[in-house]
Amino acid sequence: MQTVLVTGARGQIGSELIPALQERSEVETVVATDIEEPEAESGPTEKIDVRDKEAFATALEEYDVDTVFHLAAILSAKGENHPQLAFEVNIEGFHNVLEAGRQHGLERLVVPSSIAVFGPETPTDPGEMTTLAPRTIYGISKVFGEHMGNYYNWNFGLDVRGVRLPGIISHKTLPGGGTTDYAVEAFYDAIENGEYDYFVRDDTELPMMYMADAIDALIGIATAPRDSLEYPCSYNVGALSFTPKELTAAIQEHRPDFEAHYEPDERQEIADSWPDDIDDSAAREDWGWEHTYDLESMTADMLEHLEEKLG
Ligand code: VAH
Repeated sequence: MQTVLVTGARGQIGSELIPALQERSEVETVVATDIEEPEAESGPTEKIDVRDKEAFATALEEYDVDTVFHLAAILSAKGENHPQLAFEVNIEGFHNVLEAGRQHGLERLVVPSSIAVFGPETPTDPGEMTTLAPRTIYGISKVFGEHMGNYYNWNFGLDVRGVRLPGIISHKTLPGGGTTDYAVEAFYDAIENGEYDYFVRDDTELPMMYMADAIDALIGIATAPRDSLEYPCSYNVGALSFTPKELTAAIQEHRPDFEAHYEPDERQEIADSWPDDIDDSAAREDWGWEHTYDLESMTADMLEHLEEKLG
């Protein structure tokens, strides 16, 4: 990884992946791209819409990119309100990235998948090879991404890799349009309002992960020896699973007056289609995945940073 291009640079993951990549000794340049021009933070920036294949291909050539982290996507909840947009960005956009990467001779393409690939028929505590019948266009696009990543590797030798990320929690950049956004919004509202209205039931358990661990997972899969990877595009990576009730209790350990209310909306159906927990033993065995943060340490770190950020 010498010259890296990141799509979705302004997003929840991109805004923290880029500085993590820039800290790595082997990385010389990180080109930050997004549909709106990213803030110039010690590296080149480009305004690129992944639906524009030519613009993306031109950036690969102009910067002689060897590695792409493709993060640009419409998330689950927003995708259900704008399915055509999600199809264009997540499916056609990813195909553009694959084709441009193939033609450019990209060394490595890292694209996160998601637990959204699972559906109601997926057995509990699923591994990598299981029933994938997602009920969202976002989940369908991630199944497409996993299979197309494998296809481009088998047929064109393009080294595509990915991990199925759970809901990601962070304090730097708000997520947008995700079903798991409640797990971030609750922290902001606990500080700013002292209360939060969750949009899912209090017993809705979902796999989650703190951003620092998600960054480790993405860089871990990106740098793992290829021949150690049995599921290069589809590894489950887990950290913790919790319900809104458990999150509320963890926040109340620090803010006893925090009040939670539960008013499920249409996102409850999406959350109910995903598993409570996942089996990530393959990632831990094949390439040494391990997480650091649990609910208590994540909650303490989130509140500490947000109290500083929100003043
Ligand atoms: C979403 N945060 O809610 C994303 C993620 C597993 C959930 O893919 O759509």
